[in-house]
Amino acid sequence: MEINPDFPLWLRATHLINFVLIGMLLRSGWEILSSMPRLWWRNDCAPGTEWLRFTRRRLPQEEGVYTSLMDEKSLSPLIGLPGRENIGLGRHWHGVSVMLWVLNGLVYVVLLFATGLWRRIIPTSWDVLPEAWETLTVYLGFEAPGIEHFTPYDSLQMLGYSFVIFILAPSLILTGIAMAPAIRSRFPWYVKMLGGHQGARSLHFIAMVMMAGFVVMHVGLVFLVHGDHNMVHMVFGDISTARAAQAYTIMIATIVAAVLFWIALSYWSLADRARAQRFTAGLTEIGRKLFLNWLRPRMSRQNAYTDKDISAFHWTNGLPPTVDESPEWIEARDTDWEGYRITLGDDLAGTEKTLNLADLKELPQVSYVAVHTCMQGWSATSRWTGVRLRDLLDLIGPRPDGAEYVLVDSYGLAQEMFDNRPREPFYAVLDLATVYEDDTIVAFERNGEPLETHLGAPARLRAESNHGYKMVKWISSIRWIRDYADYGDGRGGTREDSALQAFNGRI
Ligand SMILES: Nc1nc2c(c(=O)[nH]1)N[C@H]1C(S)=C(S)[C@@H](COP(=O)(O)O)O[C@H]1N2
Ligand SMILES: [Mo]
Repeated sequence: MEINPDFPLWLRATHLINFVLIGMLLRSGWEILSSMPRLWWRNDCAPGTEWLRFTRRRLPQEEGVYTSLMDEKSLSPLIGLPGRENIGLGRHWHGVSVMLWVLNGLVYVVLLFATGLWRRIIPTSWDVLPEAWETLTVYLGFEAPGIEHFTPYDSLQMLGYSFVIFILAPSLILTGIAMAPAIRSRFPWYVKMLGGHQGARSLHFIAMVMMAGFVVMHVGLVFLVHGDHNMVHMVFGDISTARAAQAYTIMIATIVAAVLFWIALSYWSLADRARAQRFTAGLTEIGRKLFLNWLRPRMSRQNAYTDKDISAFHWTNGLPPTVDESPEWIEARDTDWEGYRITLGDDLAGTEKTLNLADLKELPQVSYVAVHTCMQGWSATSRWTGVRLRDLLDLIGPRPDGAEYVLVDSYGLAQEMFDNRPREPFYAVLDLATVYEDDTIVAFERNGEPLETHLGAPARLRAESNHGYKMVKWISSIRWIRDYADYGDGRGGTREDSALQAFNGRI
């Protein structure tokens, strides 16, 4: 057996790992898309302005009657990872796969340059263009170019592979991270450059379609055009085609195994979703710690977004409490918030203090324009005015010894629970870093007006470094706690408990 130096083991291994991970990325990406099956270029996501949708549902034009959770579509576990309206797990799987994919990609690119093998895929002469065109015309005539052209890659392959590796893959990464609130609140100009959150999201989708199209074409052509050579190269790294039959068998078995693995991940996740959440969110937390946790938001100190960017429309997630759900809140609403009370507490000492809206407004106020993103995909830009959470907490003294988190409760209930048990009050827990950020505020005005009822009146949380699910509306209490494991299902929030989101909402 003569080993072809062009197909070393590291190349074949990273190639296979890449295939498995791209499958996981596509499937978990589709799960995320299915939770909000619409795409916009406009950053206010106004109903009826989407450029593409995968749902027949018509959106009501009125604000505050339809929640984004109502817009979810269910994917089969054969298609989505994991399927069946599990956006939380879909997001974690996307995170796990992308971390491994980037790592694998880095190993590949470093070795590509270290071994000099880059020369055969990165074109170094303009001749590649006419040659690629020639090959293309051969393919368009439904014929295959002769084997002598593939030494090992022809010009069309060079262009295609270079594009996918050095342009398409980085575009997916760059548009992907632009959707993280931690990135947006720290580098707003970067997201603006990509056309805002919806620009990044739509471009990410288009790049995904190109990647999926490439995978299908690439796998097809590998079989159709000089398959014997390709199989032996990929499987054995061998120069002769003597073992082609064996290589075909191994190749097909490997593809079948990869497909079964993709589907098995879905069923493994669905079999015990809490376990899947612990496993996957535990892994993605490593990435958040490394890349996101130390980015501090600076919406109140920059002017990348101004009042000109304010959205015409604002989506809603979570409808206001009804009279059965919270008679206190209804009564407060009907007295123009005279009767509204917010409790500040220290659960460690068991002490608390009650404030009204006027007390709140006496603290130093901050105001900034920021983009809200729901992890489902929609966004809206508003000017938020309120008081810093840390200033508010100071009213009950310094941070109590042993208090590591702040729990914020709502007068409103969760929309649904993870195991369909009766709905409980909506809550979210913030870690110390988020509590002390400049742009973590209790807001009582939006766009210079008192907060609208459906957007959390009279006071709601804003934590600009995080996705919307941390930003409790219709706040009832704010308390220091020791550990969130002692509250709810112990995951640190309603969306964490009911939709298995990560405690850390920075991406
Ligand atoms: N009380 C309460 N607060 C909540 C929710 C909710 O259902 N109930 N949904 C959260 C989610 S997932 C998002 S995206 C934002 C939506 O804020 P909006 O309705 O003001 O646009 O509120 C968050 N705060
Ligand atoms: Mo959300």
